[in-house]
Amino acid sequence: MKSILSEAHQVPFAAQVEEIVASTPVYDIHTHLYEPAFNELLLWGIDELLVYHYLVAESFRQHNLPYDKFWALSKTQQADLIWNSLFIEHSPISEACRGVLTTLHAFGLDVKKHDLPSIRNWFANRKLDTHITECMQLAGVKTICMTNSPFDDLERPVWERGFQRDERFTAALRIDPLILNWPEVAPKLAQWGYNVEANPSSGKTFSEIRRFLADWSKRINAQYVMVSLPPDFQFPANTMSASIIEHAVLPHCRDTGLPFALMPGVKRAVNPQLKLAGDGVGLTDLTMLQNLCAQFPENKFLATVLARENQHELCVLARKFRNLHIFGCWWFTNIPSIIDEMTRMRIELLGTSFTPQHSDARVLDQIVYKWQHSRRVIARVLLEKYLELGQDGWPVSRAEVERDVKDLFGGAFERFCKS
Ligand code: RAT
Ligand code: ZN
Repeated sequence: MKSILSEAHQVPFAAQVEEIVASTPVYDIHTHLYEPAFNELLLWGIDELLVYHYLVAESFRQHNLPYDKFWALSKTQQADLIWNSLFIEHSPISEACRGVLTTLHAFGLDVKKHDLPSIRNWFANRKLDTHITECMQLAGVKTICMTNSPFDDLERPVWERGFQRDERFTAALRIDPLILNWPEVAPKLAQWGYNVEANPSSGKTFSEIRRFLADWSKRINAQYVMVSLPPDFQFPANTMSASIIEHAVLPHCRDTGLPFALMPGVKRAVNPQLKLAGDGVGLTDLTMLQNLCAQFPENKFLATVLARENQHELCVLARKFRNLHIFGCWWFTNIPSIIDEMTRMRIELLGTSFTPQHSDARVLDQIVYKWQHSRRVIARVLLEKYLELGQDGWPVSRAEVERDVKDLFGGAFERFCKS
């Protein structure tokens, strides 16, 4: 491909794009991290990095320990086993393995020594607050959005007691059980003082669910309401799930202006023996998302989809509905080859009106590698697109690159949420 930009021009421009993408602060809009008031719910450190469920799943492919024996080990023993089977006995070239090394390397640790005890020692001397600051600096993350579930028995009491919020963290109201498991949730809501029926015979139950959502959105200052869904989820449908969405969640979101985030495509517990690591992926019929966007133009929808094969259709849907904002390369798609493909496709179909990535970090330290790896891919794709514009006689200025990257790293998302 012949460029109208001279070699001399291209090199500094490429360096500029890389530098801007590497240094623009990002709003990490979906994580499983917690602010410090949640104490031990905020995971960090080497053992947590090693027992990350992505690595647990990979480790079972390399060691022969039976499931129950693995789960009976202490966290340190599990971490030792994972370190040996995935890092020492084989090269750690999977994305989740490489991520641990990127993170340790960024902290200045000598990973080449393969010395787990001295790495543990380094972490043992860290103070949490400096560690949070340093992880956020290394990742270039300005704000972390948590995933907050009123149905989590460890998390709920912290919110109920109340605490001084940490301004680096925002909250998102996660409601999977409410939408997917009404028979189990109804007695809980009743116990918490909401006048709901197991088999709703009037609108009363839905208005009480709305009251529950309003109370929790206010309590946690939710930025959006969120659910993950199985691939076969349908809307509209003659199901309690669809009724709760239509008669409680969407009216609540309209009242408050909050987006409703959908994450379809996860098959929970494909292998229950792997516990948290046992979920799989399936192709979603995105007609349900199309129906939601079309039937509820006053609602705002955020979406990320798990199956690679759904990504093109999702982009096309976003072109059709301005009340849909797509985000992130979720979970099994958060690997460099697919991030590259998805980011390219999204830019080609949507320009900069989407959010290319979220970290989904469960361990604080992971934001370092998740963002460093993604930034590299995003920079490469953007540079290629800008060079093509240059060839068409539309050279892009530094200020324009900065504007675009700000949009991609949270600006477009925040505008969508406020719209
Ligand atoms: O990516 C993950 O860590 C998954 O376990 C899920 O938490 C997923 O991201 C989700 O939000 O359901
Ligand atoms: Zn997640």
